[in-house]
Amino acid sequence: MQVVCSDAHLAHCPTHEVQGGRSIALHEVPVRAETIRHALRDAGGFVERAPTDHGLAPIEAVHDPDLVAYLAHAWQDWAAACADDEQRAEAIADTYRHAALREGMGPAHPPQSGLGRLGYWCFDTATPMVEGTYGAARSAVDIALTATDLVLSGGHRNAYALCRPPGHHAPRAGIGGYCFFNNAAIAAQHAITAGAARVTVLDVDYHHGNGTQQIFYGRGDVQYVSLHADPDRAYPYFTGFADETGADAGRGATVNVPLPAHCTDDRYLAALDQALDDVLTFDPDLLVVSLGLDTYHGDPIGDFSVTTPGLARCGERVGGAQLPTVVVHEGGYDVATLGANAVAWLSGLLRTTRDG
Ligand code: Q9C
Ligand code: ZN
Repeated sequence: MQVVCSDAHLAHCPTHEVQGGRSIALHEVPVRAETIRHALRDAGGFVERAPTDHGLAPIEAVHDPDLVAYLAHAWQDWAAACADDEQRAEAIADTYRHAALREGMGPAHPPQSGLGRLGYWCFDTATPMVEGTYGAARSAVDIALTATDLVLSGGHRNAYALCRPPGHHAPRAGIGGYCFFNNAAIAAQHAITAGAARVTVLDVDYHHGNGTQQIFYGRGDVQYVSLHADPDRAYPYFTGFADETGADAGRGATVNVPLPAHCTDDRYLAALDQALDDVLTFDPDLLVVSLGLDTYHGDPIGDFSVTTPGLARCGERVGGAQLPTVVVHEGGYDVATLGANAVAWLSGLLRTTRDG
């Protein structure tokens, strides 16, 4: 199996986030991708490839160009607004553009300070930036696009994009949830631009992919299907309810399956089978999987009870759909098991894929 990865992610290395009001060590760390890379090397049968530069056009086909322009200089912008080196260490906003703030008053003046701009574009306290963040985020997009090219025109039945930072929480005009550019959404749109009639994004991260859902909510050509922790108890809290099913031309093309705490292998697989029925009915030319390994029972920020053999069975079910498939990495924070779990899921996919 082709694995697209690079060292560029190493430059995105903030150290803390604010979770439930407490400053804690950041979960989204460079060793996540490194440990997966090493496990795939040890497992054998996985071939590493470097990404190629796809420029800004595929990003701007999905994201607001003003967001892209902001991110390109967000670090310099922040550093200039900082009082001292301690604050300058990493960028986290203190005031967010909450909808209630200007209700009934029309849009605000564009923010002029580094802190104001950060609160304008970011929606949470889990998405710190450092100097190397933009380059790493650009590289993650190129990884997803290169993997997509391998499947669309490179003669490969599937490919794995080892993306970091992840992407599925980033909407068209915002960042959050450790995500800057929406790698999976950009890959899906890239396939449409290249001529695919229909693409499905199947999101199996523990969290709802609010960004991907938002980007394609009104679209009938890109289906979004997600299994995730019920937003009544879990991040991102405001999206991912079962009655969110798409709008306008996208009516029925969004499928949300909220799941309970302690969700077991059997419960999860039953939901996945049902979701795959919806995917096969949609009949996509390409399947993009947003793969999060934070469904694993040992994950420090999830509450599901999915096991390593369970993850292998998930990969088998997805491979059983027999669709050209690009697997784009999202979450998963139990560093000790990430490698084994990635190998399990991807090996499951390969086992059931014909001529993979
Ligand atoms: N108390 C991904 O898995 N913090 N992002 C949650 C819960 C943010 C997860 C706080 C979690 C973001 C790609
Ligand atoms: Zn997640």
